[in-house]
This record gives sequence, C-alpha cells and structure tokens, in this order.
Amino acid sequence: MLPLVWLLAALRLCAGEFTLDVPTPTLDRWMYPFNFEPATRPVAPTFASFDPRFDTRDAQFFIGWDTDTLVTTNRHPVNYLLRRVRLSLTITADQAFVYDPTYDSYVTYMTNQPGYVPDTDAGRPVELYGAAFRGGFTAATYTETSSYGPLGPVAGDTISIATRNAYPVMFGPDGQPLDVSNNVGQQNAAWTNAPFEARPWAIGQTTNAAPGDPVPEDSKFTFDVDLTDPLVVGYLQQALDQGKLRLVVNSLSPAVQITPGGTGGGGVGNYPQWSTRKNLVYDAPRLELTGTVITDADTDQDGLPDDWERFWFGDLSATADGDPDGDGQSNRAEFLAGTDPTNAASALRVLSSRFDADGNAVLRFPIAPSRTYRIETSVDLTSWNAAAGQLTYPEKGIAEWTGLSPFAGPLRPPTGFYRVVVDAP
Ligand SMILES: [Ca+2]
Ligand SMILES: [Ca+2]
Ligand SMILES: [Ca+2]
Ligand SMILES: [Ca+2]
Repeated sequence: MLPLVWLLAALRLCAGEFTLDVPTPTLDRWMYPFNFEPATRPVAPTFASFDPRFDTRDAQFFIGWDTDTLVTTNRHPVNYLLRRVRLSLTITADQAFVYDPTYDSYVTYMTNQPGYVPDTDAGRPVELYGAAFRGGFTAATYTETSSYGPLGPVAGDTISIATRNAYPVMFGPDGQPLDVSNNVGQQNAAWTNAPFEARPWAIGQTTNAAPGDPVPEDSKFTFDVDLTDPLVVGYLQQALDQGKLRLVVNSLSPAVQITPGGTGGGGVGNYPQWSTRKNLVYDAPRLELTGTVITDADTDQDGLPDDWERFWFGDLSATADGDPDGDGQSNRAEFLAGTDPTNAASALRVLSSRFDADGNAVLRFPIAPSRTYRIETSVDLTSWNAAAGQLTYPEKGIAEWTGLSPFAGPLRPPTGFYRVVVDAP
C-alpha cells in the first residue's frame, strides 16, 4: 500500500519517562562495496560472500536515528535507563530466503574446512549489532553518502576486507568493540585472525513465516536488543547521551556468487532484502524505544531521584535505606552501582575469588552499564591500596580481574583482601 501521508508519531523532547515510536530513520544505507548510489536505493539486501576478496558479511544494512530532538542529551550515559529497544524491518522480495530465528555457530559456515559442522536448522539468522567507525569518521560525521572505505583493484586479491568505514560490532573479551564482519573466518591469505563466535545484540524474529519456511513479501522482522548485556546497554546509553543511535543489520545468508567447489557457506543464493527509508511501497525501518532519563528532581527528598524510583517501582514509595529485593544492597547503593533494586541477583558483589597457577589473584564480579570499576587490596582491612590488574569479560555481564602482582614465595602475606569499587559518576 502506498502511504499517502507519512505517519509521524507525536514526539516531544523528553526528560523523565519516554516512549519513542519513530516510523523512519534519520539515515540508512545499503553498506555494500559496490553500492554507488547509497542515498537513493529503496532496498538493502543482506548477504555473505565466501569469495575471499570481500568481508564475509559482505552486504550490510546501516541504520541511524538522530534522537537529540526526541530525548534530552548530555545527561551522562548512566542516566538513561532502558526498558525496550526494538527495530522493525520489512521484507521486499517474496519467498527469497528461509526463516531461521536462532544463532548459527561459525563452524556451520566453514564448508570444506577442518572443523566444519553442518547447520542443523534450515536458513541463516539475521543479526543486529552496534556500529563503529574507521577512516576518521564517527557516529556524528558518517552519513548516507560518506565514503564506503578503500576498495582494492577489482582484479586484485583483496577488494574490501575490514575497510568499510561503518562496520558492525559486538563487545569482545576485552570489553572493546570488535568488528564481526569476518567472524566466521576468511580464506584470504592476508587475513590471519582466527574465527570466533559472534554475540548478536538481537536476532530478527517474524510471525509471518515458520522456522525453515520461505519468507513472504511484506513480512515484518523485529529485533529486540538484548538489554541483559550491560556492555550493549552502555552502548545504547552513550548513543542517547550523544543523540546519535547507529545500528547495523546483516546476515550470513549466502549470495549467489559462491566460489564453485570452494568454501561455500552452505547453499545457493538465499538472502533477505529489506525496505529502506527511500522505499515508497514498504514500511521504513522503525525504532521503538522505551525508557527514562533520570533528572535531578527528588520531590520526596529521600536521596533517590524520582525518575529512578518510578522506573523501578512505578511510584515514589522507595526509600534510600530500603532493600526490597533483600540482596543486602540498599536502594541508594543500587542506584549508585547501577544495579536492579528489584532483582536480588543484580548487586555489586564478588562472585568468586582464587589464585591462578602463577599466584595472581583472580576475582569475578557482575558489571552494570556505563560503570567503571577499580580493585583495591589490603592486608588488614583498614588501609586499602589500588591493585594493578587486568579486566576481561569472559561472560555476558561478568567481569574477571586478574592481579598483576603475584603473591608468591616468601613475600606472600598470610592473608590478603580485595574489594571491588564502583566509581559513581
Ligand atoms: Ca541455520
Ligand atoms: Ca525521590
Ligand atoms: Ca537491594
Ligand atoms: Ca538488586
């Protein structure tokens, strides 16, 4: 149906609770090396290339919303609490690919290689990630018509591997954004990085097809961003703080051009095609976002910002000293630590401690979005000193700290204590 009137949600600049329903993005772009008309295309396919001259996630869909006219900016990332972040996309081609609602391990794409394991469910999932930038660009400066990035000669061995200026990221074990464009590996001799499991921020879901069945035209796919991952939430908080939310959708659905007899990704051409904001027939990418911007207002003067109280409890009945979830952390402490005051499993605490084989102390603790942590050590529980160490993120929501001053040999004290300190902004 051709929409004669663009429906614009009633929007106002919000602090406190907000519900956004934005029917079209500020910008979107088919992020493909040979897209030479990036600001005009009505359709953005996502597919993989197993030709070793390209990123394996070859054709991607970059989408952005300038939220600064909708949600107050510059409140500091910790002050954006999120209940739901949903992207909806529309399919433009009928029966062009098969629906797979679940993650496929990278080993299922390694056709004709050691370690290959066949895909057990038909089709390939469509995945959503955050966006990062190279080539001097940022979320604020990369537009629909900015340079894709350097392209090698078409007759050469490498045309575009990890050169696109806007690319999809997950958070790696070091907590930093990691390009997933070649997570299933690469047959290019110049590419030496090992494959790894991707951790999508959402996988597209539809009710218009059953798993394993072809997807009809005009199907809606929804992507509910994983808000149980504090690093992902931190990314979204920073985006709202800056007023620039940027996301990337892609899939490892095989393109038609599979190298005959080579590493193939399992199948003939079979990939989704998405409506962009230039499409006059199908709906544009839609963003629904519900949350709260915490302001300083504290009308009941209990030391808890009213917006924080309403977000978690629905009213202002909470008290600073209260501990309704019974986890030993007061509401005030949970506010400062960024934890959930209605969930006893969410609290700042040390989950485990041990010495590794080298005598280094190893601690695990849960993290909250947009917080920074320090480890301190003491031998008497009275004087505390900063402890040098390294933080990694081995599991979703969990940090592991490994000390760099091994307690070994004659200098090892009979007893040592550690504590985790969260820096409240
Ligand atoms: Ca599959
Ligand atoms: Ca209050
Ligand atoms: Ca509590
Ligand atoms: Ca709690």
